[in-house]
Amino acid sequence: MTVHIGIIGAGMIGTDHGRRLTDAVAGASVVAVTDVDAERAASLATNLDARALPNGHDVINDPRVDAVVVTSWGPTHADYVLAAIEAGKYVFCEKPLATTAEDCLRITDAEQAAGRRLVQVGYMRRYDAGYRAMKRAIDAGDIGRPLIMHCAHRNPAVPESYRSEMAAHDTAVHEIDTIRWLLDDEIVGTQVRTPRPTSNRFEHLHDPQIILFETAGGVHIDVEVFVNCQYGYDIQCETVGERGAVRLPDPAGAIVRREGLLRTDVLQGWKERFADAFHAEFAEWVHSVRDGQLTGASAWDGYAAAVICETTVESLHTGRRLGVQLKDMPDFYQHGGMP
Ligand code: NAD
Ligand code: ISE
Repeated sequence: MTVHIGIIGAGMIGTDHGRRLTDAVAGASVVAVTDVDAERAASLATNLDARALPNGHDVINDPRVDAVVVTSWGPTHADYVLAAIEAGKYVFCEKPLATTAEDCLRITDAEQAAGRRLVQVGYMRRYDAGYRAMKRAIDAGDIGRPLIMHCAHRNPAVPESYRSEMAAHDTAVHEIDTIRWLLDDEIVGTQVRTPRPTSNRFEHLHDPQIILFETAGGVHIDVEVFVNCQYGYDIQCETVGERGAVRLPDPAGAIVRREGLLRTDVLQGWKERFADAFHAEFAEWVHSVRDGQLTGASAWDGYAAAVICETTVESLHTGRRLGVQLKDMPDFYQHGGMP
């Protein structure tokens, strides 16, 4: 059975996902596309041999659409995800699930009322080969009990519109999801430290930032967010346990020996770094939609990430270490949201 997909948001990642769903994922077909920029929608629709529809609700309610991919701007996500649940359709929502924890809760409530999991949030690192190998090593007990994690999320540069608060909401949100998933543990404390800023930043920006997280199980994590590091897109992660340590590999690239130097390229963006992970994420999502049993990050994971981000931003503003106050996870999410 082919899963017929409608895409809401034909920008950078919507275009990318549309291409991969068309060219690289078996059993999927993009049949409808929309964007508030009608030209963008028309151009992507033509490219994918799909139809351009006037707005997101037309896509969700189109009887030819089995499942929806939301890749519009963050503040528009909650309404589309709620409408998809209302229509009883599976919905893959790029991060963030919603821009407030309150809206995330409206989504988890609606999904529980619908009685089955319909929502998946686009945390693609769960599909990255290196992170998956790290999770296998941790779960197998190879390094003993995890104690500490060191993470770095570096981007070459960001536009002037990037604000200091986005270090949590837009950037470290990936680490937040990965930490919770890798350790199968909850983040309960957060504190932001702001070192001397790089002179390569815009005046309004705290860059870099160091975010210190603590989990319920007592693991401490430092996350460096450095979005104007200049040299490339660099994602690092090491988990240190009682008996050993496990570290993400660098992406494979040819190593050139020349003039007394060993040289290799550093990737420049998330598209290249996580291309394989995005492919695996969509292959599995399409499969799970067909099976009726979603396996990726849930709406609850989206809610937890939103609360942790909001608390982290409060710490950025106050400089204090703050406890993260999450609601208790409903049984629905403990048991995978199956009826
Ligand atoms: P973008 O600005 O390139 O594209 C967003 C598109 O949504 C634009 O074309 C815009 O016109 C359209 N849009 C805005 N409001 C809309 C609405 N109400 N209905 C329909 N279309 C609307 O942004 P982007 O970089 O593609 O990011 C989109 C989303 O994907 C964001 O939530 C972002 O955080 C997320 N993202 C995730 C990753 C990742 O690594 N997983 C990477 C980049 C972006
Ligand atoms: C972007 O929005 C993403 O989600 C990327 O994965 C991340 O690495 C980048 O820092 C964000 O701006």
